[in-house]
Amino acid sequence: MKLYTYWRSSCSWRVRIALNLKGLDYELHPVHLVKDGGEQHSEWYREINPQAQLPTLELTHDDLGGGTHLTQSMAIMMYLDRVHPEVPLLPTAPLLYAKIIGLAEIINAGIQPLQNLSVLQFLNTQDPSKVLSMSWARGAIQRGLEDLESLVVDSTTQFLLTDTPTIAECCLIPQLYNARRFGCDLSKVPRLLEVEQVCEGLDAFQQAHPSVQPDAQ
Ligand SMILES: N[C@@H](CCC(=O)N[C@@H](CS)C(=O)NCC(=O)O)C(=O)O
Repeated sequence: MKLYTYWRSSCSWRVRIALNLKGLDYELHPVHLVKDGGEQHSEWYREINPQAQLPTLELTHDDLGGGTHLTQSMAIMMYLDRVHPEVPLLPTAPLLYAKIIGLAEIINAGIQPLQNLSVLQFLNTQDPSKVLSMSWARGAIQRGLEDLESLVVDSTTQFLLTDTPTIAECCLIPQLYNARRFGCDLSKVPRLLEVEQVCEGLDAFQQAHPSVQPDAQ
């Protein structure tokens, strides 16, 4: 498998964690999101991902899909969970399954799209000082993380709602990194920080961190 990725792309980072947790071999193909206007907009990349976003997972002939390109980090993680179920990233109990997807979607649908690079680049055309884009992103992340905290604050499990990591933690850890980049007040989300500490102790999370990626700057 080949993962088109950028060291600091939170959605690529989610998939790196999922691949590592499952112990799967993959090759990284870095795509620079910023240099020369962004390599994601190049013709060759749009051919494999018309949305011009990361990540894309290329399935080689060793995998069930053979030569297919998968996009959307949630879809990729759910695909991996179906074809490599030995280390599950989603619970089987229907209620818990829905709750975990709900947590992940708070980040995937409710936070990340509001602070994505293209949104911030647009805001920077309106206010080149970047004050507007920074406060917009900070507000969106802060609100979303506090909503997430309220759903797990009473949970006593090791991870958000489970005792093994799920796609919710795959989404959470990169989003907390972005929260710090944008200056959010994380004292309001102590339960999320507790779970982050547990994740940080795991090799799968450490190996997925932006700072150890080959294209890290
Ligand atoms: N829902 C998509 C979002 C993908 C996305 O927004 N990726 C960002 C990086 S985390 C990106 O490629 N941004 C490039 C841009 O905005 O030009 C997913 O989860 O894969």
